[in-house]
Amino acid sequence: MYEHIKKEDRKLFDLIGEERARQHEGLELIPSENYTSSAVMEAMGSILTNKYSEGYAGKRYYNGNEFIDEIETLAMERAKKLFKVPHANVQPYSGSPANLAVYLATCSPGDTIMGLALPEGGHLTHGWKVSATGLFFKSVPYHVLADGRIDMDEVRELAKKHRPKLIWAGATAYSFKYDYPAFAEIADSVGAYLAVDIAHIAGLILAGAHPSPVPHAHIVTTTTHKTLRGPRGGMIMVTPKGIAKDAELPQKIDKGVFPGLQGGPHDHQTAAIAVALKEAGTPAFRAYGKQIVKNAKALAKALRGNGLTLVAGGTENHLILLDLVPVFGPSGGVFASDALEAAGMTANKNTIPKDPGSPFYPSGVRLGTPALTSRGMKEKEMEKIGAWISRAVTAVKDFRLPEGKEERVAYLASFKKSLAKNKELAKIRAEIKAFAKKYPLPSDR
Ligand code: DSN
Repeated sequence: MYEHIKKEDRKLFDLIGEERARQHEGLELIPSENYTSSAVMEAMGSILTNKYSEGYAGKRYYNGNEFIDEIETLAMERAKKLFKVPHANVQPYSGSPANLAVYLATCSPGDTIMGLALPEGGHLTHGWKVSATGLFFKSVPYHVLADGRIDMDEVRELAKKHRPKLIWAGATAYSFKYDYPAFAEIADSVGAYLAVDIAHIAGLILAGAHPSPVPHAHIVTTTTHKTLRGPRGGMIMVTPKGIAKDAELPQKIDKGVFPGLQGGPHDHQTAAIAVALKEAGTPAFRAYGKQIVKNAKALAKALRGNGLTLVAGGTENHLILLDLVPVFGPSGGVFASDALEAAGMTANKNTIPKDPGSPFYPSGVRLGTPALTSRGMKEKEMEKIGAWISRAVTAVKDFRLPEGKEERVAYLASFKKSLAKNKELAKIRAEIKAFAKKYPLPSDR
């Protein structure tokens, strides 16, 4: 494997080898990550990377795009058919540029927009203050209730008061289904565009494991590398409702992507998206998407059964948020996520709603089942993984983040050193290594 890299660049070859081993020997629990197929990777690594093709099929600024036009059209047609939309743009480099193009298509700088607050599960590009979307637009964030669900009454009140041009529904750390009809009713009542960012749940929607926002939204954006299991990339879709609101919306979206935001599309990425969409249209993918949710519910049950606390008690999708306040007090996310890594499980520290810690030292850890499910794991395996997670957290349960900034740095450095000497974490790591060997990645098959 990677014979040419081996010959050209030994250092890089070795590093890829190390990462390959990490992906095989550990358990990937980051809910936004997944393992693509060999076919997707071949398309990503193909000669299509050599081409420039600014513009769109039939209207390029460069010659030699006869086949690129067909490839891009293939990806677009597959997206349109699968998601049941009349227009798809497959050029965004990833999710953030896809979302920025939506602003270019629907808003002017300074316009008011609404999205779920980042610390409560929202995404940076839904108007959070440090993002360009919070700097160039007047952002009015909405929040979740004590039970973890989006406060639709607040969304309604804020929309009435601030009359936004654009309302986002979608999140990066939200474990419930969305009330798309309520979002649509609110957006329509103030004349706003409703854009739904399905980056995390696109694969679940195609599998029928989560409702589709297409009948309710004007615009739908997604990444292609999460539950959709494609290459890194993004897509923007305009729905029938979007076209009914503004017949020129598809052209505005296309212009927002190019020339508004990007130069030449990444044609190798477009081809890999086309492959992923073909795979996502199969019965096997539908079964995969349904299993992701079954696994998340089974993992949630196992975590609760092993004494851990979950935000909102569980999950309706692929994602679980561990509330670690009962274990560490505030800001325990860093202890738990580092302990999990030392034990061979990769997750990320994350804020929880009304977090008593801070975004850099949050009190939660975000877990997901898309990647585990791609390795063929089912409910039975989730029971084991829930027990390992609990054991790893318990192995560091006595650590407490100090108040002072400098004290924290020293304390965390000594905490990290202690991980290497922790016998329980080393034992779990060995158990996981032996276990993971039995579950090949899709690209191994
Ligand atoms: N980084 C993505 C996630 O992990 O959810 C969002 O952009």
